Amino acid sequence: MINITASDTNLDSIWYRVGVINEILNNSIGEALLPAIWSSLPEGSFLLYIYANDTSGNVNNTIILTLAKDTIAPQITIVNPMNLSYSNIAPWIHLIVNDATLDSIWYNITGDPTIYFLLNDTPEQLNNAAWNGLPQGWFSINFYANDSTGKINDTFCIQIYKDTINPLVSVSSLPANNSYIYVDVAPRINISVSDINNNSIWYTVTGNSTKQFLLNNTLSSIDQYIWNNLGQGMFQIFIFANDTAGNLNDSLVLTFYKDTLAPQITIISPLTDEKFGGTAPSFNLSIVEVSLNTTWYTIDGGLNNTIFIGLNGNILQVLWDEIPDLQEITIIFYANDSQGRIGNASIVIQKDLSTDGNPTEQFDLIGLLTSPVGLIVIGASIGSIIIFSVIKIRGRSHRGGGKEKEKIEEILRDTWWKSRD
Ligand SMILES: [Ca+2]
Ligand SMILES: [Ca+2]
Ligand SMILES: [Ca+2]
Repeated sequence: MINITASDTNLDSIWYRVGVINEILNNSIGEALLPAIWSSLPEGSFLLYIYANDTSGNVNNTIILTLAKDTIAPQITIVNPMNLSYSNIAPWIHLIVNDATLDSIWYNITGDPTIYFLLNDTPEQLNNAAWNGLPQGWFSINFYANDSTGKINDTFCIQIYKDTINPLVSVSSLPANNSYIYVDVAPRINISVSDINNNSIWYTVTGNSTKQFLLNNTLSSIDQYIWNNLGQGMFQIFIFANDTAGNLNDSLVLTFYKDTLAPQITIISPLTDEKFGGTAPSFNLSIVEVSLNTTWYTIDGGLNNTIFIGLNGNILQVLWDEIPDLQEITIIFYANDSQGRIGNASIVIQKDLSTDGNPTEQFDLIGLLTSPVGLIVIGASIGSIIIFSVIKIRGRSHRGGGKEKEKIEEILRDTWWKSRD
């Protein structure tokens, strides 16, 4: 409706123009915008030019009105959230609303009269108090937008599932958690997951982050490739279960010990063909074994087996002493595990007393001389030397009688026999 009042003593005409169309008006009498103009206008603003002139040709063109054609309710585009989606947090809401005379945008939750206003094209999370008040399960958000002409769009309603509860996970495995696996077969696990929106179940294994998916409540073997590549010893299986709302349960970790091999022994010392003198050699080993039981060695092909503890030690001196000089010796180290599997490693060394560089040690002369037998022999030897010297001196200085010679020979005999006793 257009109603223009113009005052002039010589008023001629009043008219308006939209685009290129001009329309004459009667002074102070309302008139609807020409239907031809109205229908040709797009939604949105347009300019209405007002004119009035007088008979002298003076034109007043100072009034220009900015008006808007608005025949439809606001158009709503929901960027977020997705209809029929699952959420474990207050969902983000993002609306884009188009309207020539947009007024307000708001939403509410079905069953709750509280309304929450939104800014156009500006994401924000669902009102936190509203979210917290919702039970688990489906709920509906109603979106609204109105314009300044009073038209309202109330046609959008989306449904979202609130799920803030982690999947429940339980396990049965073969063998039992924390046990040793002695047989070279990948262990089997059975994971049961309980969640109203259960999505996926998977596991990873120590040293391999590849996700391995599992069927719910189904006995499954650990991936054979992963199993084959696991070293001896402890490994862990990390269980994961999520739901469609994004809740993740990663609390379950299984621990096993792979023990499928005999002990693996590496001899660090002695070295191959290393020479040793009178002192028995020491040794240093590394042993890879999950369930080490006993360790022992032999240097005589198994006649004597000597148990040792730890990775270092000395060959028993008494055994070493029995080895002749310049002899090649094979030391064989053994280890067994709790399953009775025996591993061994051997090394050839040589006994060579000349490597000692100290002859007294070679023959242990001092030891011999200080032994009881040695002392008697020495005593007898010294006695003989003294007696023979006396005989020699006496015999030379004066020709002794036969009695004296007999006496000396008697002493000498006694000493000899004593030394043999
Ligand atoms: Ca509108
Ligand atoms: Ca859940
Ligand atoms: Ca083993």
